[in-house]
Amino acid sequence: MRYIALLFIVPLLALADLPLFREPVIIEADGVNLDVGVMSDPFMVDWDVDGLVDLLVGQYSPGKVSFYKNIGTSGNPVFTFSNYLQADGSDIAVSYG
Ligand SMILES: [Ca+2]
Repeated sequence: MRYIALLFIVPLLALADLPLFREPVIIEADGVNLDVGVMSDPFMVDWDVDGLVDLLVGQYSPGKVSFYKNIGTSGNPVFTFSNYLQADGSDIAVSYG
């Protein structure tokens, strides 16, 4: 059995006593819905310091961290898979447990 784990973003509309959110939006990368696998851990950060927030996703299997570069704008991000994060020339892999 294969599970599909689409990644959603829920934009914050306003922050008051209770935060107000817009409808969830499925995140796409390279023009298709982003399937990050089960138990993934997304994190938004400007990884390459170009002024645009990118998407990092730690994945349960194979335990790597995917870097999706934002090639859009800050108001309309467009993500493309760039690479797995590396250390000393090798993909960083962190197994569970
Ligand atoms: Ca960036």
